[in-house]
Amino acid sequence: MVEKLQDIAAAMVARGKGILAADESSGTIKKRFDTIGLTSTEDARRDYREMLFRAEPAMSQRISGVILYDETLRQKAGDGTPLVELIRNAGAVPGIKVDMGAKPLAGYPGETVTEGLDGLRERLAEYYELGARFAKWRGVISISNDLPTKGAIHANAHALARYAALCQEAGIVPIVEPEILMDGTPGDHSIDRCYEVTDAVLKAVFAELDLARVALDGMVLKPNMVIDGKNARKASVEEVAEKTVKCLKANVPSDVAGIAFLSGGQSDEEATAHLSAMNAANDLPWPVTFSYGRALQAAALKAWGGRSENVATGQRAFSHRAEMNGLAAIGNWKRELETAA
Ligand code: 5MM
Repeated sequence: MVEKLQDIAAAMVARGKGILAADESSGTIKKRFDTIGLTSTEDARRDYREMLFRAEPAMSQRISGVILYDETLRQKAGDGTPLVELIRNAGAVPGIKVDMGAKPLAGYPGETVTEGLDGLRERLAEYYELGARFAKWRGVISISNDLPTKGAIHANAHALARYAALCQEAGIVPIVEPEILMDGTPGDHSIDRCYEVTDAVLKAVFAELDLARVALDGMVLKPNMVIDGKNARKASVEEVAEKTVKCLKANVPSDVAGIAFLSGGQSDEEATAHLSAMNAANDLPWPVTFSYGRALQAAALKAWGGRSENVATGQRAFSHRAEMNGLAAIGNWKRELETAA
């Protein structure tokens, strides 16, 4: 049976649930493992992801979908069960990162364009066979006084739209991720500068999605929050929530199936607090939830530490963050819940 894009998208942003971004490429997962002194072998990557995908109650209660890297989509757990199967058995949707990374944009020093469109139709057909029902593509936008340029915004928005149209043709829901870096260089931009750039990028992305005839009710937007740079952090939780919602309402049509934020280098608790404030204070035209990588995994990675005897501890840490973010997705998170746990 072919599932409808709209039904898959609705499941990805189901109430009180959100997406686990576990699609670190080989280079990124190595950096994460370096922080716990673990060598990044194929087995270590499998063990780590298996630990997360078997974590309960996180997976069945709070995780709607998991974004995987190509290697993980093909891997089997220690007992031979495909990792995709573990995700499906928990009632979550398996997804796949299909971009090939951000590469220097010719003629635009300091800016990138995300590559991976060549051969994408064929890769999507294979990923569908392997069980993926949604995909992800991340465009990376640098921010400073002078950047981004119109050229870089246009190149990334155009690629995102072509990717999204190819996904929908293949029966796969696209996650459209235009990330304005919070933790890039110099990282000293104000929240108002972030607003200005996020506004311009979202306008360009939705114009390109429209031209590419992408069905908005069959896609999920994964944006950054409107927030000051990592070296200039001073905006309150309320200000981040208010400016983010204002920017999204000004640019994201209500037909879009849902919004699932990236965490972008915020601390675990900040990412949760911002999400909760948005859901608590505002009447939003779309479901608004999380698609966090670092903010969902950091505590679990540290607690696990690469040791089999710590699997249960790692899973508890992951379940806690998933629970906190699940509550934030319905505006019900309170700081006391962190300390109580
Ligand atoms: C999990 O990290 C994702 C993949 O990064 P690379 O392609 O650079 O290895 C990344 O795209 C992630 O899905 C999003 O940035 C959200 O993760 P954060 O940590 O920002 O919540």
